[in-house]
Amino acid sequence: MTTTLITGGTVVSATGRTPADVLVDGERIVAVLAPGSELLGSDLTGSVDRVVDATGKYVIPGGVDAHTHMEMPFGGTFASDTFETGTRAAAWGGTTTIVDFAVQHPGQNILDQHQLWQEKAAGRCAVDYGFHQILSDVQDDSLTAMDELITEGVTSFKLFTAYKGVFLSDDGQIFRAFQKGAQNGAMMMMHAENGSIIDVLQQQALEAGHTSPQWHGLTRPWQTEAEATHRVIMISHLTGAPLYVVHVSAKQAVEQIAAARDRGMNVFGETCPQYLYLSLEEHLAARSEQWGDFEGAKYVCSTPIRSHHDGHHDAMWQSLRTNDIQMVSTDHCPFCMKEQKELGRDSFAAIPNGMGSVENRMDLMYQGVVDGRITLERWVEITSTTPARMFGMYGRKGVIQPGADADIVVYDPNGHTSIGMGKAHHMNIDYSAWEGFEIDGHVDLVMSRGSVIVDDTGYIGRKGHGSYIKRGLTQYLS
Ligand code: DUC
Ligand code: ZN
Ligand code: ZN
Repeated sequence: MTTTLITGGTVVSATGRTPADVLVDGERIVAVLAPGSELLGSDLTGSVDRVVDATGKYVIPGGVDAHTHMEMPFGGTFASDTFETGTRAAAWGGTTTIVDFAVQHPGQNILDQHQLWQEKAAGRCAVDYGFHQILSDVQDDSLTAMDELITEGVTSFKLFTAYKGVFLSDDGQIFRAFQKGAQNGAMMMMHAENGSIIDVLQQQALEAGHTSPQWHGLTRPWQTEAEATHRVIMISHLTGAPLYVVHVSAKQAVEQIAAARDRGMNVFGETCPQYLYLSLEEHLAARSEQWGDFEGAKYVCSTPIRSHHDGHHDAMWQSLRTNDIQMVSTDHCPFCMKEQKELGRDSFAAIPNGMGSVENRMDLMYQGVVDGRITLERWVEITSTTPARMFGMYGRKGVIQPGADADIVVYDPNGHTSIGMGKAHHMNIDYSAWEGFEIDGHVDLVMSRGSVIVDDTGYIGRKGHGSYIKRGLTQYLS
């Protein structure tokens, strides 16, 4: 087994920072030591196989991205990152764990679908991975499947109040699934938008001749998100199941979540970098020489990126500071402009929904530290520690402590990252939604379960190194 000493750095956790050396033996962290410590009387630097000099750098737990969609079928195509390419890109960006979504469309068998996603990922991932399960048509056998999946380490289930015929469950189905969650301890995840109203608004916009991407945002107004968020909070209240609202983008949806939390409910929320940095005016309504007014298709995702006039962006940053929103994931669901986003050339409603960010999340959120939006410790908390706790992986993931998996990032606060310029990203997409973003920091080294997978020479990991994580129940409630 290889031993590694990461020396000279500042170890940052969700609760503080301290100069410390980190000793790794095999796949695990075995000690976090005051600088220059001797262990069992020996000079550590002389007795380990490898020394990583982290002088002047932050040593943080590897990022945990709890919301990705590798190879997801959507809108007549598939998300363009496979488990192989997407987890490699995650590694480049300092994310060492992803939790992806196995998909059940109406009529499909849930356990078969879970198995299918296991097969897609097995032997292909660069970093560790787990699964949530999407439920669409909730039937009696769905409820027994939920119990079974929990024993397989799938302890969270996602349902949708939008996308009729594809993902949408009606309120009764959502209610039944939540009743089961209240019984078996599952975390119930919700995509909260009023799909029926959105369908009408989309049809009316198209009938009026509005086909360009900005209409994706204009037909998903904040009221549709706030209403559905309120509705699923009520279902959580009625059943007692914990609720996690995914990709929150509207100020008024945050207000619903904050009010529920103030009432003492187990309601949690996630936001994504796109809702902190991108806007309807600047991005969804953008024009370019290459794409004309179809440029905005790059930024079509749901919930939509929102107007910068209405305080949504500031509300998101504030909610991250005040813990009304607990964590940041990406909703990584990339589609190329050529042949994929282009499916919606004549109708914004046919543009596959999703963006690619799995490589950029740690950097984009670090810029929030540089800009004074969040503290260094909060950066670690919202990108690693909380996602690990929220989804039953904490102790192994999300923390630098003896016994934890040696998933470690050495981050240079004096480095610089120009995101997405030219070919300078590693996701399988023909553009970057983050092109032009400049970050005052840099991922220098990434270790996954004791193996260095990214260093100053680039990616040196291996397809199949990543292993499946059998997750426990959420640790946020225990
Ligand atoms: N939102 C997206 O942007 N893509 C995939 C599904 C979703 O809910
Ligand atoms: Zn969603
Ligand atoms: Zn998603």
